[in-house]
Amino acid sequence: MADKQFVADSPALLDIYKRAALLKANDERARKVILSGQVAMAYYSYRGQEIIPSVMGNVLRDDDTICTIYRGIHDMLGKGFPLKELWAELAGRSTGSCKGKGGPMHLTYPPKGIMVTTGIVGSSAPIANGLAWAAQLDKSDRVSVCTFGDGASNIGAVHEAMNLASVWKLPTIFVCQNNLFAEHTKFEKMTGGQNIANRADGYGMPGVRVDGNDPEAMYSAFAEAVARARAGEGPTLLECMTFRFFGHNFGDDDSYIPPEQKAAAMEADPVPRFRARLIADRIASEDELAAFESDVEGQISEALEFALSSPWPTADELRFDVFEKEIAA
Ligand SMILES: Cc1ncc(C[n+]2csc(CCOP(=O)(O)OP(=O)(O)O)c2C)c(N)n1
Repeated sequence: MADKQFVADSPALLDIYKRAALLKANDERARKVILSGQVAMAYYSYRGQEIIPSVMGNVLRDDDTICTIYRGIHDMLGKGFPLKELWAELAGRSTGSCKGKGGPMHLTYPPKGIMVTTGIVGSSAPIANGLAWAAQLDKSDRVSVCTFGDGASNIGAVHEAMNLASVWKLPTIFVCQNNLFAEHTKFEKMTGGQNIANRADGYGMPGVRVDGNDPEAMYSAFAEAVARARAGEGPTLLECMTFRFFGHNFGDDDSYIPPEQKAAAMEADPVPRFRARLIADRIASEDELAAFESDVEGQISEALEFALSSPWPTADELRFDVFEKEIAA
């Protein structure tokens, strides 16, 4: 793949921006909705990390699978999770993608390849290998992505998964979203070598550290990893450098983030920066982007109304979707 260039063209950049604008708007709405008391849920803001999943969503096909984590609504929306089923699930209603039984920590939407959300740090990696192995057995060229944080990169399961993926040449793409914090612990206080991408060397697979807030750099690195996996050349580890603007979970006192580091990251907010660049390069006009953003706000409002006017699951539902054979009443 080394001789092939992976460059995002203008339509790809515009598509990536639109996904990022949706993710930003949805995160802003989610925080408002929780504060207003309309929906009570565990919520892990991904604000600041929008570019990585927007690129993934642009490059991946619907049948490619993704296993993500509690901080994963950006990954899911980036890959096309429909807003109504998402919001209904977040609100615990029967019209949600998991009939209100998964909630924010266990969202799935298989029609778009969104297979697992897990709260067990590091567990997205071995599960993604299972889906990659299934693709290999099916003789399909679909790929399997797992996302995880910098903290998870120190979990044994991630290392076992990288080793097995390399040995079996599985089409797994390990996407570490390095936002420099794991709960309240700084990256430099918990990571030997201060570099996650380098660890790929030990497993005989390519490892790339990339600016995950730079849409073009992110596109090149991710598209190349996908092309390798589709061609049967095996896994890649991407360490995508980014930053989360807020605390670990909604309500967390984020005073452990140095204020100057947070201010600098917000000043360099990747979404408005990308927007300005698209306009300067005449890839899109201000009017076109403003119309899109207003439409997105409307779609989120509609999804929220749909969710809040939907019924709760009945107690009877407890018996379903658990065992292969439903339990009789
Ligand atoms: C196996 C396991 N250990 C510990 C925890 C508690 N825990 C929840 S989130 C988290 C931090 C993970 O940080 P990181 O992997 O960097 O992801 P981020 O939240 O920054 O996106 C920890 C330690 C857990 N859920 N699972």
